[in-house]
Parts: sequence; structure tokens; C-alpha cells
Amino acid sequence: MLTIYSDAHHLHHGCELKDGVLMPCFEQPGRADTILARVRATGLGPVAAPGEYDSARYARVHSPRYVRFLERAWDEWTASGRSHDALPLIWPVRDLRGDIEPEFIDGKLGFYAMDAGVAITAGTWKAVRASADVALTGMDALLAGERSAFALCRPPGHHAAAEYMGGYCYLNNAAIAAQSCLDGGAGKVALLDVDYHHGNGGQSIFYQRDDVMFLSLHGDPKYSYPYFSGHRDETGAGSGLGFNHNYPLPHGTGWPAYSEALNHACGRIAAYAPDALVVSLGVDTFKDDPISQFRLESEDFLRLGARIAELGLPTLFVMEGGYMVDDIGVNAVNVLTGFLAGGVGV
Ligand code: OKP
Ligand code: ZN
Repeated sequence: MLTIYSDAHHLHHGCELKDGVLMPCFEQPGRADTILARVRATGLGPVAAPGEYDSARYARVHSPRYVRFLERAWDEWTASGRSHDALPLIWPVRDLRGDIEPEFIDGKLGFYAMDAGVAITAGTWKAVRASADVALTGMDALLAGERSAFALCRPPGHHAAAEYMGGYCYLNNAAIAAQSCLDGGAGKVALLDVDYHHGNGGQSIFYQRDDVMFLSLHGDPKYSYPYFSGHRDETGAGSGLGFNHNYPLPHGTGWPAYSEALNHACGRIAAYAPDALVVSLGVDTFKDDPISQFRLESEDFLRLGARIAELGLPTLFVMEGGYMVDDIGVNAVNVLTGFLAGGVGV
């Protein structure tokens, strides 16, 4: 399987508030480095650098003003005399004015964010762009006839919506790739999110559409981030009604209950009969993940890949979360080798 990877992710490592203290983010460069090392050690296949794309490609799923904000945020922040990480600290919730974009950077940060898990540093935009380009290059490989590809994206993307960042995510790499598949001639695409956290960004972007079916298996938002999205009754709207499916699962979920939900989701994908599948691949469902609450074992990731392979679809894997860095390489690549084994013997 072809892997797309860019070293540019090293330009981004922000801080987040953890238990009241500013700490380096769990989402850190060692994650992608460990996955790349495992890709090489297992001989998964060739590793290629991404192409460079016009930012108009990101604006197929994001608003142009949001893309411009990301591009300029660090310069506006430093122009106002600061040099530490820029973090949003105020949000237009409920009856506050969410319809007027503030002019000062502190206001813009909150206007374009859902939480404070999205530090902007000097290198963030370059890393974010490269991550989206990794996903676009992976999709181009599929459009050129590859059966599968691995977009080793970092930073991740699945919490980012048309006009906001959140949860370590800035551009929605998987959504950008899914849209690129449609723009390349596909009629229907399925987006399956197996990260521990609900993929609120992909859901939001495609909620009113029937040309992308969005499905997510995740920790129940009653007690898991992102808390305000991911319930079972979110099934789409307008012509998108019936094309959004959430599988909230309880703390402690292991392979038996997980695979039952996965089978159900795969059944829906098969019935939808898309031209291609994009998988938002988070391995924070691992039993030892430091910020998540499922109990998948490393071997279960082989089974996960094998089950996805049974769909028989051209498949792009897009890297999302996973924070147990020691095991992230084995777990992520197990999904890919399980997929390549094609459901046989697991
Ligand atoms: C991003 B992805 C942890 C609090 C939660 C946000 C989690 C974002 C997860 N102390 N912080 O879906 O893996
Ligand atoms: Zn996650």
C-alpha cells in the first residue's frame, strides 16, 4: 500500500491546557514519526511526498474566509506583540453574536474555534497545509487507479468543520479528500470515522448532502469529547436525511461490542454502494490510550482493517488520532496490513 507523508508536520507542536496547566499537546510529532517508522519496518509499501495544491481545494469544504484566517493568524498574533502559542479563549455560544467576524485576532480565534485544543504556532499553517496535501495526494492515487492508499496526516482533521477548528484539527483532511473524489468524477463517497472521538467536522460538512454518507463509531458524547455532537439521533437533514449515522459506545467498549457496531456501519456502507471509501483512522480506541476509554487490543486493529476490506471498495485511510505513542505505529499499520490481508484468517 502506498503511504503519503510529509516531514512538514514537525513544524507544528502546540500547547494545551491540561488540568489547569499549559502543557505540550498530546498531539505531537512523535506520533507520525512512529507510524512512519512502522510503515518502513513492515515493508507496507512505497512512501511518497505529497504534491502541492492550491488553497482553493481546501475551500471546497471550508469557507474561504476561514482558510484565510488560518493562513494569517500567526502573523496577526505576533503583530499584536505576542510570541507564545495563540489559543482561543472566548467563544460566541448561544445568544452571543456569532454572525459578525471580529477584526482583532483574539476575537477571530474564538470566532473560528470550537475549543482551546488548537494552538497556532509559527509553523502551524505550513504543517496544516501539508497535512491536507497528503490527503489530496492519497486521493489522487485512488483516482489514478490504486485500490488503497494511506495518507499519514498530521495534524489530524476530523473535528474541523467548514468554519471552525477544534480538538487538534484545523483543516478537515478526510472531508477535503472525499470532496476531491467527487470532484474527480465519483458520484458517491462513504466517510467512515473509527477514531475514538466523534468526527463532528465531517458530520457537519456533509450533514445536508446525500453524495457523502458519514458514519462514526465513538465514545458516547454524554461523557466523551466533543460532548456536543455524535448522538444517535443525528441522522442528517434535508436531502442528507438518512445519510449520517452515529454509533455512540460506552466507556470500556472492547472488540465484541465494537465489531457489532462496525458490522452494522459496514452493512450501511455496502447498501449505499459508494464509488470509494475514506476512513478517518484514529487508533485512540486502543486500551492504553491516555485520553480515551475503549479497550481495543493491538490485534483487534488487524480485524478492523480486515472488516473494512470486505467492502471491496477503493479505500483511502486518513490518519487522525491515537496518543499512546509507543504503540501507535503497530496499531495504525495493523489496520492497513489487516486490510491488505483482505479479511482472510482473522
Ligand atoms: C482529537 B482526535 C484531553 C481532553 C480532550 C481534546 C481531544 C481531541 C481529540 N485531556 N482534548 O479526535 O483524536
Ligand atoms: Zn480521537
